[in-house]
Amino acid sequence: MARRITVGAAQLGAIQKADSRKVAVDRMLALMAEGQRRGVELIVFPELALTTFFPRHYVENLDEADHWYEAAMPSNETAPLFEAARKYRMGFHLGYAELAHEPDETGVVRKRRFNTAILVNPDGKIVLKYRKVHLPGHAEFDPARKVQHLEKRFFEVGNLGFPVVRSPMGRRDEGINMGMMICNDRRWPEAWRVMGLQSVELVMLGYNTPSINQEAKGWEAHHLRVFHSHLSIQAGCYQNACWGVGVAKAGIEDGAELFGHSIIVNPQGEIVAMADTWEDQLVTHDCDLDMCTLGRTSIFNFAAHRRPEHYTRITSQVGAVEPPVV
Ligand code: ING
Repeated sequence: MARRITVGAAQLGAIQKADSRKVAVDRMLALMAEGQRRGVELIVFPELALTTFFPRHYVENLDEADHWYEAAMPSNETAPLFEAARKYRMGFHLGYAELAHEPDETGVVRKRRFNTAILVNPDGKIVLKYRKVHLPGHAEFDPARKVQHLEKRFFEVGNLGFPVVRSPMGRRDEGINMGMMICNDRRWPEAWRVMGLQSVELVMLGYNTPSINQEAKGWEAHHLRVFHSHLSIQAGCYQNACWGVGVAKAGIEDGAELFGHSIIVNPQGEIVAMADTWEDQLVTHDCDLDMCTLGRTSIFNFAAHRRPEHYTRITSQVGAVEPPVV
């Protein structure tokens, strides 16, 4: 009997700077209700799904930006999502900006800000949390940019690694091996492989990705933005024999355009479902988790084929070095 689960990629259209949390939560509740009608057992929402992509808006004093973050999860505004999970027996992934008061690496308890994702089970319990590791963009205002991308200002590097857990979901009482990453993480094969080495079967990721290159470092054909996003997720799934669900927040937010084209990808790297709008849209697929077995026991049988003794540069080196001239 195939181990199947029906997954929903719940793409969101634009959330404007002036929109309240309630606007976003109500739209997500509508997608959960649609998911219920279509047999969805696990629904995946985008990165920073509760607010506009606020790292495009520079602030001098970060304390002035606290209103963009969630100091509690669930909060009054987000509690309806957890109630809907219990009502529909539907797990959900949610990306949001997290405000935490916890010790840093020196042991000092302080206010900390992360670009965070959680996985909530059908009982409304948070079973996994992830904090974005690969923060793109910059920390200071960049006058050369058409649009700022200040993730290095608004967030700390995530400190939870890339955890994978096995947890019951939908019809899968025996559990599914699930992991998460966020947006830019998808471009880094290391993130995928760390979860592949934990036997991940389903990777969930949300993204808020500008549809045009904002760095004044050279021209990039616009169609390549979607191509690179799909390529990264397809490669990650194929090379780690897992399912991937990449979900956009899309549309034009206060004049800044983000692309949609959310996808569900199988362990062969094939796109099996794709959004065809840049608005709120639910795409679903009945995922056969046993599709992970072929890759995992043959071409990507890590125990049989990997040679970590030759990979030391990957963890010992940060930037590239110049090769010897011969
Ligand atoms: N956004 C973009 C992403 O990685 C980006 C930033 C776009 C980096 C295109 C490089 C190229 O999809 C976020 N939020 O990470």
